[in-house]
Amino acid sequence: MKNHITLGEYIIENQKDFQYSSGELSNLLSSIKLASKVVNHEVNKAGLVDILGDAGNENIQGEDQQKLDVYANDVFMQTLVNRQMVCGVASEEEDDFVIIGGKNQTHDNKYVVLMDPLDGSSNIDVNVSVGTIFSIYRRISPIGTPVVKEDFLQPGNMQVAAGYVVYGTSTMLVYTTGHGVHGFTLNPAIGTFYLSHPNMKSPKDGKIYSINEGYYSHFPQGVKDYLKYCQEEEEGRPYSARYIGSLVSDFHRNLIKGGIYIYPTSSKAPQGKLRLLYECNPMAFLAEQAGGWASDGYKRILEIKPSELHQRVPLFIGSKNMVGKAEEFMAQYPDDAKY
Ligand code: AHM
Ligand code: MG
Repeated sequence: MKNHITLGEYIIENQKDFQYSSGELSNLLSSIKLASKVVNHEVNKAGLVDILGDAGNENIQGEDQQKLDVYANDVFMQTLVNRQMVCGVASEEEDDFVIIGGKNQTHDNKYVVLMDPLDGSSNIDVNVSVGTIFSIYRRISPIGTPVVKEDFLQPGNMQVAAGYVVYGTSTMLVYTTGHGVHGFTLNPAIGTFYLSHPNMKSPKDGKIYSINEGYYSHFPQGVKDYLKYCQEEEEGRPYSARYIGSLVSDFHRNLIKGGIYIYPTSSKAPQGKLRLLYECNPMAFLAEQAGGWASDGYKRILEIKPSELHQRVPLFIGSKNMVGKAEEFMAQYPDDAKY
């Protein structure tokens, strides 16, 4: 019988690959695994909210059904805080970073986590895939002191691990610790993630482009020119347009099939929409580890020095040659590199 490797086993087995291995990162990844199962359970019954809500009316406390993105944030926060896995967390759902001190305020943990607990949450109501994105750094402030903003404002090339969970037709957890990208699929019957996609590789070329083309008239000229290129009848083009409106799901599909995802600047969103620290950087780390590429149209995402926790940047990510081609078009308009 084939030997199925679980995520838990995989994390432990590969702990030795990690330079500063003390088990702390493994425990942290296990906590993320646990929280993602809890969120998965809730996301899967999102369609039942009205039905369960009716039953909930009998609750004399009259508690409102929590929005799922707030719920996901609470689950990840509580899991990380209660298990005392990290010294700090930043989240799309929190205005500022959260300092975690442990019971006796020792601040002894080494890692900070940045996350988007439920990305693409506008898709929830219509039964379309959403995801969780996470990014992990070693703190740069001294162990034993409270974390500071600089621990979170590190460039993406300092990440020690990153990943996402896609709550899709199957639920998958995909992560990297800088040794390739590995995907695990949840068997919902027993609540266990199994290694299903070892060493995922981004095809160098692809035939899919993913962008919200509804904003076409607001896009910079380089993006407009590239889109026209995608649509030309030449050399394997036109490409197919696929846009779910959920970064995790669009990225995941393009990672497997080959493609490019773009969220550019626009006259409506002068810095783009996506957040550098907990959307673009973790995806960029994964993309590069899979042999793909991620840029803001001009420069490598992972080398951007962050200035703000919730900073936005434009994102061009996916198959290496496709992102390279898009960058060629952008290079024609160097002024748009400033945003
Ligand atoms: P969110 O973090 O508020 O969910 O926003 C991020 C999402 C991405 O998942 C998705 O790709 C993008 O926003 C869609 O934005 P738009 O509706 O402007 O195309
Ligand atoms: Mg998001």
